[in-house]
Amino acid sequence: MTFDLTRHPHRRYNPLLDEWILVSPHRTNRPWRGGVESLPLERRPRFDPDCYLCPGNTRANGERNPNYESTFVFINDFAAVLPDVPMAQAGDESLFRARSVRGEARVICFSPRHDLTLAEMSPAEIRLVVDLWAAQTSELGARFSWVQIFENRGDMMGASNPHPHGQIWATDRMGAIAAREDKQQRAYRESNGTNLLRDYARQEGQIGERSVLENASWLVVLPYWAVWPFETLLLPKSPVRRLPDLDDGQRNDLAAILKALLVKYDNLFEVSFPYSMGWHGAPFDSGDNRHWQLHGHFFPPLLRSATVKKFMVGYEMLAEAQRDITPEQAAGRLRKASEVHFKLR
Ligand code: H2U
Ligand code: ZN
Repeated sequence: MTFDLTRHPHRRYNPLLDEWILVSPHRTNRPWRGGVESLPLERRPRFDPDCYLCPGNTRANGERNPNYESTFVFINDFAAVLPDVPMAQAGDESLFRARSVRGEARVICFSPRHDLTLAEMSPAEIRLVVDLWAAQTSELGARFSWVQIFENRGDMMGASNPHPHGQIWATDRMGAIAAREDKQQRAYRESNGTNLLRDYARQEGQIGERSVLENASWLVVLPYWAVWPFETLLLPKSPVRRLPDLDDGQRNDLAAILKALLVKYDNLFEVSFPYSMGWHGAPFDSGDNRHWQLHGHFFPPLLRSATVKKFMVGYEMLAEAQRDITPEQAAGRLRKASEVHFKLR
């Protein structure tokens, strides 16, 4: 019997996180009698008087949002991290270690329109979000070493409000996942003399079977080691350390490829596709960051329909992450999905 990645259970290595995942391609057709998530309500007004993110409305802390016309940023009224925390650490040699964290949490509104999502915004409007992500990264990077931009989209991902928005948490230390990516990219550069994600993008571009979209500056792939069924990685084609380093052309190309990817996602199950996404770029420390390459991660939970998601449970919690549909099959489905939004058809 010859080993076949499309039929036989196997493990794949994630070089960014130094971990393995289990792939069970033979299991895709098992019957489903489990939970069905309810479909999110799709009809929303352009302006919701009860939305704390809509222009002119009052937020929980009593502040009133301006009548913004494109994007809007404010400090999270229920911030998970705070700037004024005494510097301290305790129990360094023990089983009970703790250390203080300083940071700042912001909320960013992508549009004044309550009824839109990034997928339904124009590339020109998405470009303004790219510029905002870049400007916020520079501003917060001057004060904090790690700037984490992210978006939780949809009820399924715990978003508290459908108004198009994301968050930024900047901290004086890298999060554990970011730190692992830093370590792995550094080790790869030390042993190969080249950049891990640039080498990966070049090879995926040549192989093609996991590529989803490509333009002059960007490549979107479904990573070889993807855990979530339709997870994707956005990779610049030239060396870029951080979002603010993107030039005008790269920003326009990013807006265009984000639009195309998000429309494909929505078209997959004809639903406003839930996901968590975020950016990873070089930390703002004084070290040599040549091992870093900017990249975006999309982690969508849906597996087989608009209502059936992948659960990260038993084996995943106790041994390692597992997937059924192969990354190559999932990439093929995303490639085939239309770039015209289903709501416009
Ligand atoms: P999520 O939908 O991803 O949870 O983001 C919304 C954020 O908005 C959330 O972190 C904040 C919450 O703390 N928020 C405010 O800052 N002000 C408000 O009036 C309500 C919610
Ligand atoms: Zn709103």
